[in-house]
Amino acid sequence: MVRRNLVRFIVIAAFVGATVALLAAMSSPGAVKSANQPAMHYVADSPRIQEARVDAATPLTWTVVLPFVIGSVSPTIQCADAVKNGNFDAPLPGRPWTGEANTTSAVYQDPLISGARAHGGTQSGRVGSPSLNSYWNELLQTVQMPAGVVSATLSYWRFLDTTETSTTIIYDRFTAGLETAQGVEIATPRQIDNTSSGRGIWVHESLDLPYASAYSGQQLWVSFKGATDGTLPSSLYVDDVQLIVCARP
Ligand SMILES: [Ca+2]
Ligand SMILES: [Ca+2]
Repeated sequence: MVRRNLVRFIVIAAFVGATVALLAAMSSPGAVKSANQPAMHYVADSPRIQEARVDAATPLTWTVVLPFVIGSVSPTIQCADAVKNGNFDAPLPGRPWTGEANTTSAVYQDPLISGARAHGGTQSGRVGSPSLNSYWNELLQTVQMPAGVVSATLSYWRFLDTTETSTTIIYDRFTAGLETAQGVEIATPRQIDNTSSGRGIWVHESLDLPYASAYSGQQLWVSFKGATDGTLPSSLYVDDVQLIVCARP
């Protein structure tokens, strides 16, 4: 019985010793070495124990080889809508949308928000005019791009309302685009005119910003423009405007 207990004690002691050695190796990265202790190394491999003796005069050494996973955790990309009041349904004045037109020298706040049509809610934005000819106007909003931008996509619903009858000759035209705070176009604008398909219905469109990362931390303009000729006015209503910006925090 005493002999059996002694053997059991030796086995348990050996197991505990090996466990302590493994935990010590895992808690201190790199090699652990002393004159009388085995050298331990982390390598990308399965765990195993190697024994090495160069010659009879060299003390027996042990190398405990542990698995080591090399990698990094990428920050999660987060996406958010940078446009405020994109549904135009906030009570007037419809800030932060602003407008410009060739009928006034002032930048004004809400004349381009209309209750005549809506994709959702009760209001939408409107460029062009249901009554004015030789008219130019622009509906725009300044948006702040976050740091670490990965992509940016402008999306919106538009409703083309034109009294022009030609479907082959362009008389009244509209654009949806993205510009710098200095008014420089940074994406090829989506163009809509009196010849476009989808008259009198809500149509969803989108526009990707090329080289979006270059605009990290900058202010941009979301812009809708309208220009009509001398007769037969046209309007473009826009609603549910979003600029979905994805960025690494
Ligand atoms: Ca709306
Ligand atoms: Ca016209």
